[in-house]
Amino acid sequence: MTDQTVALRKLGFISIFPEMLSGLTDWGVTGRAARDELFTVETIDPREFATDKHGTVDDRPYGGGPGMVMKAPILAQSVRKAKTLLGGDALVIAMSPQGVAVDEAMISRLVAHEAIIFVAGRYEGFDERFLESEVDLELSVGDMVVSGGEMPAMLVMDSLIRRIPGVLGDEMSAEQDSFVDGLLDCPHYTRPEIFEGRAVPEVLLSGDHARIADWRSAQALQRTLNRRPDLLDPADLTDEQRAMLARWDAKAQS
Ligand code: 9D3
Repeated sequence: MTDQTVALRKLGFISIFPEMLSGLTDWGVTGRAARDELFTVETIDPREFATDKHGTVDDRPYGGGPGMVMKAPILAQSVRKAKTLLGGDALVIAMSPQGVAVDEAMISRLVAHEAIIFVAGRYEGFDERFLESEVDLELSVGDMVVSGGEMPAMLVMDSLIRRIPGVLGDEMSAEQDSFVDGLLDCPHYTRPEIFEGRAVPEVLLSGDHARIADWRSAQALQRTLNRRPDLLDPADLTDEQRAMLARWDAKAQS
């Protein structure tokens, strides 16, 4: 996981609301990376390829039913324009509730591509023939309904941009590496020492760095067990961590 190859430098964003991307390019860590030109983004508005004066990009579904469908020719032309701007071998991802759910392992695979084009839909969805002819991968950000693909695309782009060398400081990069132990984070505390009658755990004030490290890793393991047992794979744990789990399990049985 350490030092994996990040080829990603170029992003494409196809959306009828291209201004939404400023949430990513103007703020925080991703904003600084954009200003430092650690990556570039090209936005394409499909309305550019509409054939009527209203800029229509959607139409009624064949077979009837509610909602509108985004038109294949207009989306295909948008992707072709994105490819002329980014390079013909760019990966094309359509954001969709029907896509595979993104996780950190998916992010690791995606950063190996030098250029990725994201297609964000509105309305009921994309004409299936566009997906078949132009799209390499459909991605979802999880099992909830949102109003369009823009925020899901920006969420994935944010996660990708963080992997580009130079985007995070050295300290945060090291921290991200340690996240890949696959556990939830330990609790964090800062001043004041007492807040509404709640004290900071004594161990964190002890100055005993070995004890603090042990406490933090035990907390991380315990929280993962309690909140996200689906993340726990005994094969990925150290002998000590497995022993801790066995001890808690024995205690829970008694
Ligand atoms: C009535 C059926 N709905 C499908 C679940 C309609 C519908 C809801 C939301 C159609 C499109 C959308 C817009 N959502 C996305 O474009 C989307 C999305 C999402 O809603 N949840 C999780 N991931 C994603 S990625 C794109």
